[in-house]
Amino acid sequence: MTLTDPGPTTPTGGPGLPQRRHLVTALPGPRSQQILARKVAAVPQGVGHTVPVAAVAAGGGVVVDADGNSLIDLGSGIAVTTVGASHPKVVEAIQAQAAQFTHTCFMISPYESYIAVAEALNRLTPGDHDKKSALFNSGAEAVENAVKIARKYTGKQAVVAFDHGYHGRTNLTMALTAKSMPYKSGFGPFAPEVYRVPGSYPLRDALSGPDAAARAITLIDKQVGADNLAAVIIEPIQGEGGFIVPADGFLPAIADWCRANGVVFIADEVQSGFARTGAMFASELFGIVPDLVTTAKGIAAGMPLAAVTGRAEIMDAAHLGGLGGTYGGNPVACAAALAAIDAFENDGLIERAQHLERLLRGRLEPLAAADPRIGEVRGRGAMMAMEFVDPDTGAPDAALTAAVAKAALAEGVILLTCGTHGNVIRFLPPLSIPDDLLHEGLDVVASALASR
Ligand code: PLZ
Repeated sequence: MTLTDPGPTTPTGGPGLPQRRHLVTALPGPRSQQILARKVAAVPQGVGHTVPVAAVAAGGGVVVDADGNSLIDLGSGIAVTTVGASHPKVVEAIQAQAAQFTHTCFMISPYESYIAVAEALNRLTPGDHDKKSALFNSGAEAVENAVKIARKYTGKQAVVAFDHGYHGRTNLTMALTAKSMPYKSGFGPFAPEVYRVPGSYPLRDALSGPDAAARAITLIDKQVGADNLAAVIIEPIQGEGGFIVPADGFLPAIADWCRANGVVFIADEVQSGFARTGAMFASELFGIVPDLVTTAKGIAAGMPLAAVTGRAEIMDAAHLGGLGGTYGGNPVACAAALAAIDAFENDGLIERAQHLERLLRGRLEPLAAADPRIGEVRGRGAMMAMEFVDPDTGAPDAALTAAVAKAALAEGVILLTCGTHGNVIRFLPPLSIPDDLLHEGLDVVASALASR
């Protein structure tokens, strides 16, 4: 088979795809096997993949592979296709913009859609202060720029990140990311002036939010010092690190301390942003107003786009020409973002995420009550997780986690894991998934767990 021969079963993506779990081969099927053999030969092993099938279409709540297998999607390509893959409004906007112009470079000849995305971000992110936004290509690039801006504004250098934090794979963001394997191991030296402190992990530290914040602040104060500290960066709900929801009062205490000490508070909402958690931004759930917010993933339904949004006086600290990049705010990505943002705002997607939280809790909490291997069910909106532990010791159980994800996949359910210890199963369905399909996916997960 060649690239020009995608096979007779290639369906059209988007919500028009039949919304069903339907396996016609064992996974991976023969066509996927062929394509993945070419991957092994052509792509370095460092670029891994979780699901060993070659996708040809996606939409609603399914991903269809090259053999015609239809899998239930509980991952949204890591929280990206929140509005649904190939959402009709997004497809239409991309097609129209692509026909008009694909690129001029915003730093050469600006265009309105970039400005409209910035205006939308300035309006939608927490707080009613004056804001400005700059656009980039990836979450890591947004984080890099947030740190650049905070350093320029404060004239200081140090940055504090947290245990279990994830901020990307570029050099500075590797330094900010906590977990060594697979993200950092052997790739150093890392950027200097990055410090790490413990955050709030209620299942494991049993600290109140204020107590966890006091612990972190004491360490920051003693080991870094506010006089040297440009920024504190944190994911309001930690993503890759394990969908860790901080205890009440933790984030406000950290944000207050930053404000009182001339430190820029950066909320990394790359994974938690854009309706994912049942609020437009997770910061809202904790009553915090960050100085800077980084976004990506859900912002443009799969087109590469990212942003830094923040207080106008901080954002304007960078000198003329100090921020940018060839592709940042590409017009096709901006068109997709405007369509996705329209869907987030006008199609009831925040309420939909809240509904999916109720649905997920309604299924996962009874499982946890009956199974001591589930240490905790946690999360918000359509960003929920189960942490697996040894019932006797509480030790992380990565083997069980991997076995459940593997068994679910064999039954046609894409299920992602996460966590510093690899012992967390995360549920990140597209908000477009039909309820009955999500239930069916959860049935598969429940029986995968029961049989182990
Ligand atoms: N900040 C909070 O979740 C990306 C990483 C997948 P990029 N998370 C998925 C992987 O293994 O590479 C992420 C995030 C938070 C930053 C990032 C980085 O975003 O768009 O992957 O650069």
